[in-house]
Amino acid sequence: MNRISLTRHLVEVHRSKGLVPTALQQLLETVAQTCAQISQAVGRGALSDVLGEAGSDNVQGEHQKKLDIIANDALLDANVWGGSLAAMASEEMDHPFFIPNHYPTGDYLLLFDPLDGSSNIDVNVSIGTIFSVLRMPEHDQRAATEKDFLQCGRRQIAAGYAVYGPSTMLVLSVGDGVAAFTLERETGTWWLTEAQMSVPSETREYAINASNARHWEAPVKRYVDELLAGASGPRGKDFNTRWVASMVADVHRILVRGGVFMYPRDAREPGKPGKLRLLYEANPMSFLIEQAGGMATDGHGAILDIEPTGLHQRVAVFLGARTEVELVTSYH
Ligand code: AHM
Ligand code: MG
Repeated sequence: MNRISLTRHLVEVHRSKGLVPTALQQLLETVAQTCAQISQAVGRGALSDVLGEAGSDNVQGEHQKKLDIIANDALLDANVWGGSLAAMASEEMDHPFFIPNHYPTGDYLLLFDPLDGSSNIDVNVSIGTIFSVLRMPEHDQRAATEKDFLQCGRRQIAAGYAVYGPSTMLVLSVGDGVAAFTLERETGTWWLTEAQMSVPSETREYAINASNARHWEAPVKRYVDELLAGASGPRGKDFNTRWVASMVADVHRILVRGGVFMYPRDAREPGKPGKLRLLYEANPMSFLIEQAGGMATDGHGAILDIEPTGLHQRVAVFLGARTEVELVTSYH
């Protein structure tokens, strides 16, 4: 079989669309390579010392797992020297990491959630890495600041995730649709296995953590009640639920067979508009979903149009099948 590697895919997309200049290609390949390494650590599980708590908290007060830190450090180490980046920001670091003076800098900013689905690490359920690439605003790369990261998601140059499941996959968009690659573990090669993922506009499957139902706002309650009413309710059909509690796995399922994913804001912590982070989770996933023909909103407008005000800002997320996201958004 004449397989297409990630490298060949990026080269060919650049040749036909001009979307992947060499510096971006190098950056994306380095991220992919690091994800292959993280996948190996994840796969060894208890055979290596990678499971369990790290004994520290991140900036959002969440307990860090060993793998959160291992994955974060692996991404920093791999991307610091290449010369494509001015800085990196991560869900696990209070402040951005600026490229030190002894390495060259470049035009791009890399953002990541190094290990998404942390609660699933120790129970051997799919987890992943989410990443987003922005262009540095036009000023001295050596003078990069936290503010440079506060760009709306529409301006992402590329976004993607790796999902560490029964197989390891990389799902990537450089603004020309969404392609999926499967890792050949023996050789460390990413092979293109789906050239164009797309989200069907209709679905019978939804994902939400229903244990929070009593805290939801009225529009979300109304929407989910109508789904639960099934064939005899206003929707006139039965719906099925899936909730992995790893956003990567839930979004991957939607990109493969459709569905709608929701993590609404709720009354548990009134100061926080949702659980998921705009820059590390919502923006890259919304970019992929829109590129695959789906829709992503915070209940009011497109997530990709939100002008960020803080690096670790949170946001409500409704994404996936267009018909469903339009409906739940209209209820707001
Ligand atoms: P994490 O980045 O700390 O792992 O948190 C994000 C995760 C998402 O992957 C997932 O959708 C959500 O948190 C699950 O939350 P809950 O435990 O409330 O179901
Ligand atoms: Mg996460």
